[in-house]
Amino acid sequence: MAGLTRVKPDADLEEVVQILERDGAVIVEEFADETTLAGLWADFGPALDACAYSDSWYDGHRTRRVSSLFARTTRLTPVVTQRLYLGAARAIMQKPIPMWIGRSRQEMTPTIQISTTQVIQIHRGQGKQPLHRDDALHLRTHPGTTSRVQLMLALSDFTAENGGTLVIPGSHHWDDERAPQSEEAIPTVMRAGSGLIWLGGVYHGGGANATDVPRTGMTIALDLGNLRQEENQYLAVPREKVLAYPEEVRRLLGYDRCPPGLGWYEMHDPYIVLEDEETQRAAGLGTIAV
Ligand SMILES: O=C(O)CCC(=O)C(=O)O
Ligand SMILES: [Fe+2]
Repeated sequence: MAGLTRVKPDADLEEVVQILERDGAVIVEEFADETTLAGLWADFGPALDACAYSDSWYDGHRTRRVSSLFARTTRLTPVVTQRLYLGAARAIMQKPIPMWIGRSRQEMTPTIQISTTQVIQIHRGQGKQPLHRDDALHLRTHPGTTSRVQLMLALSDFTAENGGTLVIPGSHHWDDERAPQSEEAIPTVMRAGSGLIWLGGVYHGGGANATDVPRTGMTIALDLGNLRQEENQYLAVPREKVLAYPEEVRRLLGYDRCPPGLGWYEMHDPYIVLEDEETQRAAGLGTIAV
């Protein structure tokens, strides 16, 4: 394969879903506009500069990682709700599951949720990260239902020389016996503002940076709502920061109930904790002394 398939933001969603199902990855050019990009640099730049290199071989001794992104910026709505990213994640993961409840045949459609957020800055001298599947976190077998659809938004240009994410197209179709070989991986080459979308079952990893300019990307993963979040968003994002986002994003942050009934609080949709006091009282909350 010469390179990953590239589309523009006005691409047909159905077509993007087909590319993802076939290759496991796609590049969306001009994913984020310049204002969003500049805003994200303003909000994450100081934290990146103050951040030490990671101290694990896997995360990279010449790599800086900043997390808790929804607590650090209020500018992620157009990124996480981008039509092709959120649309593909919903189309691929929110498939109805049939079940019997007594004599009633029902279908339950899972929610999806933000599972991890990180800015990843790869500096000169960083070698290749081991190729891996991020859905390995879900302790699952392959191939199978997609449990993660991930985004890497380029905050700086990604090249083959500066650590552009290495991807093995089609590897989400493999079983758990086949090992990834580095010759099979191709680098993600894209301009700042473009986004790589890939499925959790695809082998990938950060590339090596042999240049003097750091490679900076921001990743967000959307996972099935019946799984545990990789990064604990309830701890990472204080309530007032959650409230800075619109309802759709708040629900994606985990304030949602996954059918048939995961995640309830006081027998309510957990979104209730974000409502005003009067609404909470009317729903019978506020009776536990804290
Ligand atoms: O930085 C990258 O390009 C990918 C990083 C990655 O895959 C990871 O840390 O899980
Ligand atoms: Fe990864």
